[in-house]
Amino acid sequence: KLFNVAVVGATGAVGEQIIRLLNERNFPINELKLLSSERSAGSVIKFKDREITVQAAKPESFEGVDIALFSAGGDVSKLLIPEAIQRGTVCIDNTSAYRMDPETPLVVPEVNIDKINEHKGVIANPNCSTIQMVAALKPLYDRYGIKSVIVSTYQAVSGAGAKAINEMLRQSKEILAGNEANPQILPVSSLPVKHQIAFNAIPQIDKFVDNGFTYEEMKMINETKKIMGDESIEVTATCVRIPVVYGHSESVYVELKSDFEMEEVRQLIADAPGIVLQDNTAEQVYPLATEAAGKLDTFVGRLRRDLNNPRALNMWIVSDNLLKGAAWNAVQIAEYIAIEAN
Ligand code: 11C
Repeated sequence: KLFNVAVVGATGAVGEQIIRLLNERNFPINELKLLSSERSAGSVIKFKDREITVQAAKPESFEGVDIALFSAGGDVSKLLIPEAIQRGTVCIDNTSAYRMDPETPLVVPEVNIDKINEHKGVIANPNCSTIQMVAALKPLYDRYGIKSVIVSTYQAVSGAGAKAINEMLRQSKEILAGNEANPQILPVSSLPVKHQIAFNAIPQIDKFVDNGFTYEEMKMINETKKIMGDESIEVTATCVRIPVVYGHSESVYVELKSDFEMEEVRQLIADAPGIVLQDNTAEQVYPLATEAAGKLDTFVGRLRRDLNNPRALNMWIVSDNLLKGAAWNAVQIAEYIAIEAN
């Protein structure tokens, strides 16, 4: 069966990657609709031998659409996903709009693909920093159980969109030329205070919640429990923006529920789907954002038993935030839907 597919947010950083992956993976497409805001409509995007004009997304755009991939912001998802569902479209949503809705499965295929069939028209794609962490933790969870997770992130500017990439590059040039950074976008474009990102580390991603954590940190905490299907996992997170363009890195301390052998841990991670073990300190081999950029996998290394707690491990997890963290996870879900339907 061939599918009528829509990409909502087709001109954005994630939308662009979704279109590229649909093409490269030869997704079984009959018609591809590229949708965007009114502002970005009109541009023409090449897809295989077709030239597709981007149209402004409207409720009627979803007539006859089988699968729609949304990455145009939470407000667009909230407005248009109910319209699309009404028209029989299965929606895969990259925003946070539906993630914590109890009716909506939150899916990382390597972790909980079994939840996919429970959808009521929308399947949510988790936050990028959560996806790569749960993908790496899953084999450990299955074998030993997980008591707690302490994560600190080192997140790329592309997570905040194309404007944030430009901001980081512009500031770097300005500073090297002896000028002021003049920050305008980060940490949060809608907040009045801005900080320099070039040559810096900003411990704020998204706005603050009234408990002292940021929304990004709360996403890591809440989404991890939902995806793993285990509310008892204690998670705490500190999310930091660093001047890297593509690829989120994470330092993760995980306390397991039972004893483990390091050799077995290495083997479990090496054998896990979508995970590549890069762990050879003698040769200085460990995951690097520069090498993970452009790849679909999640890379894990710096594996070591904790010195104070013999049931705890320290590790370093890196993945391309626009690919496994967003576009690839969404296209993987679409591929599962297509396989089920065929
Ligand atoms: C960032 N993780 O790096 C964010 C971007 O909920 O999908 C993705 C936000 C989300 O800024």
